[in-house]
Amino acid sequence: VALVDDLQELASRVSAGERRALAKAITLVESTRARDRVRAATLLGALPSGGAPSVRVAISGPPGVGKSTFIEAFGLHAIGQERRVAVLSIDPSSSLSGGSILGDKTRMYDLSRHRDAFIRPSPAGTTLGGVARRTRESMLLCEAAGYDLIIVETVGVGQSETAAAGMTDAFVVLLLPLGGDELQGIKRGIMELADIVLVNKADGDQRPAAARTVADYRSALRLLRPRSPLWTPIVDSCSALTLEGVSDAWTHVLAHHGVFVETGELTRTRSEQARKWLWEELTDQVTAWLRTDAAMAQALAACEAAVVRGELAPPAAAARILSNLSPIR
Ligand SMILES: Nc1nc2c(ncn2[C@@H]2O[C@H](COP(=O)(O)OP(=O)(O)O)[C@@H](O)[C@H]2O)c(=O)[nH]1
Ligand SMILES: [Mg+2]
Repeated sequence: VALVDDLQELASRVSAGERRALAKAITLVESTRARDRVRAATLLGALPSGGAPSVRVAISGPPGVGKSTFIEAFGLHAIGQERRVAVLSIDPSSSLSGGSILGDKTRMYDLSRHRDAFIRPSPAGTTLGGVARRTRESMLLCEAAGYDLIIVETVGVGQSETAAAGMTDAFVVLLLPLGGDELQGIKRGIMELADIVLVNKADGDQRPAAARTVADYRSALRLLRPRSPLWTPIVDSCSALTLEGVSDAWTHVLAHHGVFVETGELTRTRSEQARKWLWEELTDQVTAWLRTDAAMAQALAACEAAVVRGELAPPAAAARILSNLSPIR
């Protein structure tokens, strides 16, 4: 009971917008210890729901395109429009490489110090699923704390994009100006996710290339089926350095949000995301339970060994293990 009271209080302090409580709550949801997972679920269950929906955007693009610099400019601009901004990231490689946290802190210098901003680097983790799940939970905590623009930064590699798209409403892709007729090493899959494409670094002598690139992507996107029938992807240029085009980028994001709210698409998208999330959670939690449950350990070890020796086919082994679960079925 004391434990639950404790979490109740943490939930109220988060909802009151206390930064330290928010940081502490995020540390709890980032923990992989079994006991903390249970506490985190209780905490998330204790958060109030309702209120105007936040704006949730994913920002993606290849390393070096200027994501962190752009988020600094974009976030500060949104704060100027009375928003409170939380920046989260999905980068499963960050725990291995030490990540770009140091670089990001300097590139988001003013934003990271602003009282209306909250920046949290990617949690450490070995699986993308684990990292994404904790980012999603952190997002709910930030919203409860009154942050109404959530930016999920993701490194420009395959699956972390899909994970970021699965927890946001709008997907923004940053790209570089192209030289000549070179083809950008950007995958079709990412373009298919894009709601807003921004050609960054449209400054100095890169301006003409940026304008050509915008035209190229506009015609390329016309050949793709848009992600939603209600929204035609926008292609524009910007410079995170000179700030040109940054306020237009904010206008595009707000336009997307407006269409989604008015048509009910926002609610539909989020409901569908919640359904998928439930099934991911169930899969993860059942697997975790199978791996740690003492009563199952013997049957599991025996079946696993038989599979490894080639004596039992994996589907037969799985069926045998699951037959031990009948009491809860
Ligand atoms: N010229 C120019 N340089 C930029 C712009 N945005 C970012 N940069 C530079 O590009 C480099 C990479 O930026 P960073 O934000 O770390 O990229 P990220 O890896 O995508 O997060 C840095 O040296 C930035 O100063 C821009 O709009 N114009
Ligand atoms: Mg970065």
